[in-house]
Amino acid sequence: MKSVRIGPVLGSRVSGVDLSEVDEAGAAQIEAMLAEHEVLVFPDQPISADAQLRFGRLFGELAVSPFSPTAAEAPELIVLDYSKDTSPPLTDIWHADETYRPAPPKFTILKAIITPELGGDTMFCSMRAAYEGLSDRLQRHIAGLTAHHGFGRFAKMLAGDAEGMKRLHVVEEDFPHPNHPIVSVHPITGKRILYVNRHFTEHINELPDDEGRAILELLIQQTTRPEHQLRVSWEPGTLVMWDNRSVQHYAPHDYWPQRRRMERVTVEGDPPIADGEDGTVTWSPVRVDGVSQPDRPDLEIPRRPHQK
Ligand SMILES: O=C(O)CCC(=O)C(=O)O
Ligand SMILES: [Fe+2]
Repeated sequence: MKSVRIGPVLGSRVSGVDLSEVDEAGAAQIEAMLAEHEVLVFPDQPISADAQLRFGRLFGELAVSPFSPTAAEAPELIVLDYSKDTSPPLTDIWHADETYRPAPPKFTILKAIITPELGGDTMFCSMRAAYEGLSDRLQRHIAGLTAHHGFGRFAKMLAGDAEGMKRLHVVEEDFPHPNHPIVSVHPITGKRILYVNRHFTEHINELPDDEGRAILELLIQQTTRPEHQLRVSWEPGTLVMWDNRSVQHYAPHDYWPQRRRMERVTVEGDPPIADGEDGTVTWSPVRVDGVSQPDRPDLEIPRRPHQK
């Protein structure tokens, strides 16, 4: 497998592998590359849906989304197929996938089947870089805070009629809205990550309303800084895998009403690890074979030098 960095802060293009034939050792290698680069682009992988499901299962259980359109034969396979006959999807908003779950997915694996002639890229933002871009003072201010996450646009989509409202109540019982740390710690790299997003994060729990709203907006705005981003263009057969713990993404609807068909599998994850309230890290590393990681459980993560 050959990995070539494609962005200054995140992203790598990986060649020399057939994803329908990866074994456990290959998966461990991919997981290590993902921890380092956050987004992996695999060009020219026209693998079947079954092969994509199998590839995803190498990394853990696959999640079933309560909202996204799924294939009839495999609820773990999300099919995003949009054209002039369908309304555009709800993905033109910065988000990490499914942070309305107490344990959001760790990886998303998205493959292009039909791509538009123009447009239809996906944008990614490293929330590690976004955290590192904050001033030392703001980093200290937000240490230890938590935020409430909800269903975002999906709730509004369902709330349109009585049937939808019923379904919304059922989903709400199955997925009680969680609180997540605002700064989480990556389980493999130990790096800090800004863990709030435009789609699902509703409010900061420990601050007065007005103060919390202003700070949340400031933090969410970090995704819009081009310096933190990577933009990926798709061809049929491009497969992209991202670390949903440390990146957010945004799919512009600039292609619609041209047709674009994507298929996705999502690997279940663990609850995000909180940073300690006093700025020290609460550390519980997840062991992954073949990945080098710091061996000190009380690892001190150095702060960035003070910004001018
Ligand atoms: O269509 C895309 O490029 C991304 C859609 C999305 O948000 C997702 O698959 O999680
Ligand atoms: Fe998404």
